[in-house]
Amino acid sequence: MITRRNLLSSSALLAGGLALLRSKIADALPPPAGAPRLAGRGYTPVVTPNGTTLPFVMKDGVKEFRLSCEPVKREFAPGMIVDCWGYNGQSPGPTIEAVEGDRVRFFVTNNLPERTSVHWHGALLPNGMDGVAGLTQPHIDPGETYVYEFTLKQHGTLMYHPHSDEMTQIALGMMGFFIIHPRTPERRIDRDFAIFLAEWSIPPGASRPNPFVMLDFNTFTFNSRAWPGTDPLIVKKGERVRVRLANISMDNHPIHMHGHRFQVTGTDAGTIPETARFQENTVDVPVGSTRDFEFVAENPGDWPLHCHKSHHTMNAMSHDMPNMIGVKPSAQGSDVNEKLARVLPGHMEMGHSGMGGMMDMGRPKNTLPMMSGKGPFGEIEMGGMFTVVKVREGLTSYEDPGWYKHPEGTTAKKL
Ligand SMILES: [Cu+2]
Repeated sequence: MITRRNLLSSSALLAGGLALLRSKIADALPPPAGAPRLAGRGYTPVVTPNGTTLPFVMKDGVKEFRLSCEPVKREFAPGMIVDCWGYNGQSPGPTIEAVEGDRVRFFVTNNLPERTSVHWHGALLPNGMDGVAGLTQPHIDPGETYVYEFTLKQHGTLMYHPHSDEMTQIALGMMGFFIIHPRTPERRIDRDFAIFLAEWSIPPGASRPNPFVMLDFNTFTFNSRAWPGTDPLIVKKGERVRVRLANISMDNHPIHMHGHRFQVTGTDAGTIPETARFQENTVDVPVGSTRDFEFVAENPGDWPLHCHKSHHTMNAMSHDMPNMIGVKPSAQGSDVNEKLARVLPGHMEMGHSGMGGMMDMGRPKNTLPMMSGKGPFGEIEMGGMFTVVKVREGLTSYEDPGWYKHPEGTTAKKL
């Protein structure tokens, strides 16, 4: 008869256990120099909504990536194409994924009209690989290719961006995720999303962001897309979801998630200890940092994920408007129009009872309506940093399943 004791002492199992222990130790350490690394092993690939992941090739045990710094045209939403600068035809640049312990090599070619560099934000690396033009390396002139190479000594949601005329280059869209997976993950993640936050000043009718603007931005994006141009995040009920947020804009962005509670689990310095985590609905992403949050998608529905600064969920946001809320309109016999014309020539009389319903009042070409997007119940009066997390039961793919079909008796309704 096989007892628990003699099962445990069986030599075959003991050998298996030792092999497992050895592999766990091996997982925790960087692989030996020259050992082959397997792509995608041990982690769930990150999904960058409206974006892509940068491919690599293995060369003598080193992961080789190629980045081209270049002007790119980016459609922020249907009807608006922006002249950005970015990487490999994209803004944000393609997401870089690697694993703690990897040796990585980046070939960076400058196809911009001005010099640049690439800084690996948050990386623990030799000083000369830090990418600060003038301080740790020469600027990369147009037409030149520089090589960066280092070993990844950490894990976390890092970023890459220029450290050469960054005021201009970041304002035009040069930013990207540099995600380093742990060699031994804390737990399995089913869906892992990455969203880069950015803000832009693009005068109505223009296509070129203005890098001289410091505070008064009018366009706000997730992965350089503005609602209704942002892809939804499709999730199966019960899945463990991670959302990684990055921000090198000029403002912090408090990102709020509906219908679930989450825990902030990481920053650009890596994993937050479990004992330091607590339940939250909103995570403020400070300038120059990243935040990861995780939740179990237990609540089916269409749940907004958005910046909670209400001007950041608007498009073509104008701030030079007379406040007309509560003012009797000229259509009802007031002389407000004549009085306003004296101080604000060319003004538009609008908004006496709020701004809702004024989604699209006519606008210059290449300009998005302030708030737009059609939902199953009417206009969704949002723009900018807004998307929808679609949690569903019984999904067989991550294709957009359409709008949520609410069970009978579970929607608010007119009395
Ligand atoms: Cu914001």
